[in-house]
Amino acid sequence: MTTTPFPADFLWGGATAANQVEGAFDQDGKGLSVQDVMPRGISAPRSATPTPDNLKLVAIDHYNRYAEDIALFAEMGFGVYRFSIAWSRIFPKGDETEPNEAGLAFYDRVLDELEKHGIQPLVTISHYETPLHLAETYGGWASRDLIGFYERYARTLFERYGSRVKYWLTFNEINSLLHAPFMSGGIPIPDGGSVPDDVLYQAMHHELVASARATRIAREVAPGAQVGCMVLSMPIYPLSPSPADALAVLTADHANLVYGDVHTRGEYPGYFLRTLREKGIELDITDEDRDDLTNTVDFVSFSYYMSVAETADAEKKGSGEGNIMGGVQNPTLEASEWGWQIDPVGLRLVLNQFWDRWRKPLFIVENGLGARDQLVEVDGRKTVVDDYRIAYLNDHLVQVGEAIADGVRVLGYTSWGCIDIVSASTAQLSKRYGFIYVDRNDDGSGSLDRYRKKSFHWYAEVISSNGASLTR
Ligand code: BGP
Repeated sequence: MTTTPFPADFLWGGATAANQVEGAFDQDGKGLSVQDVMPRGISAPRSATPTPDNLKLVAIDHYNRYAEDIALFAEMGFGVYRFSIAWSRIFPKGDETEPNEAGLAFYDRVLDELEKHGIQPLVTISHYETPLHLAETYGGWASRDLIGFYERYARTLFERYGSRVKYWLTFNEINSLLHAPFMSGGIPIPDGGSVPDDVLYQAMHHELVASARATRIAREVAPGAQVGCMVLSMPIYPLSPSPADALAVLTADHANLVYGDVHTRGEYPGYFLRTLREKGIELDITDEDRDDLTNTVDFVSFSYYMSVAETADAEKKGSGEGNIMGGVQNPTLEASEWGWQIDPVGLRLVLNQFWDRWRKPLFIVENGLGARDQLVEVDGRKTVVDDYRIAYLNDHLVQVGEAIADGVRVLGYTSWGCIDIVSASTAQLSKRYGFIYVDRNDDGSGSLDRYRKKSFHWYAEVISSNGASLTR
């Protein structure tokens, strides 16, 4: 008999975000979000208004095709589907007092469809989609006012959907705020300059308070809800065995782990207070904020794509930076075409690290390989022979199994971009993650038709066998 380390109630599924799939950027009263003016992704300058070259305006038209897409997820056997609610569909500008009913009704329909197929929703409240008006009028999360706007938005969601949604995530990759202030926090970046540290850290504090308040509100209005934080995880290895490099790793780790520490312990850790002191930053933290922060999360969720190395050597630091989160390339690992270093064992390491550190159930809510796919015909059907994606996912899932065998409590796994979507960092469609190919190209051409890739059938088998079909 084939055995599997995955528990019987393990939740298998996939994940997307509204701005990367829905399109319909101005349909049914939706307001603009920061993504509607980011035609080239994170690092390129924003546009003044939405421009036709912004693929997210149409994305994969999931807003109008959600039923077909969810039926395909059901065909793979999904037990859970992670999606985000577009804040600007519910509160088009962000600072209104009454929500947009047409926006709320859309997610009712999505939930109806999921229920029909027996798929559990996992909802991200804010996934890089701050309403543009809040960015332009208030300076995004740099303003304390956003706590109140987010609170109203979160309360609206818990009241409307609380009886139908068990798992909630407050902010997608909350630890990316300091690295991608506009996308992650709606904080305008001055032309040719950067946002000062004191502004960034204050914004981080506002998000942490908002996240904790949402957790408190969920407990009041939606008993049974489980609220989690969501962080970008990235194991960091010392480039050499020198103590100086090990210390550089500790410092880099702290900069990432502080978010999970606050969400699980309810207060700022000493190493973070030290960072603030050394930077000469005094945060505006009220007694009410401190009290709010004690509303700790039920579980911790995270994305995992890659690991990086770190060094204290300034000269080596300069060459071949890993990604927006910092770090240097690890000479022992291969990378994807976009330079993300592939490291399945790293996933086992972070699962163990997070479990040992936080003792909260973990949910892997993003993992996958961005790759260029080629649509071909096999036995008269259009498909993609994506053995590279199958290998990536297989090897990572084997490591999830290892971590479970280590004793780590893992609630589930939602692979990223379970259907092809627009990339967050580069705004491309050619960086594909899906089990389902969507016929749309970087120049906006394409029929938007959906095709099952080889990995579609592979994942269906993994799910139906509860991981027993993985190749070890
Ligand atoms: C995470 C984001 C996602 C997603 C993913 C893959 O950082 O939470 O929104 O897109 O990374 O990144 P990309 O789309 O840039 O390949």
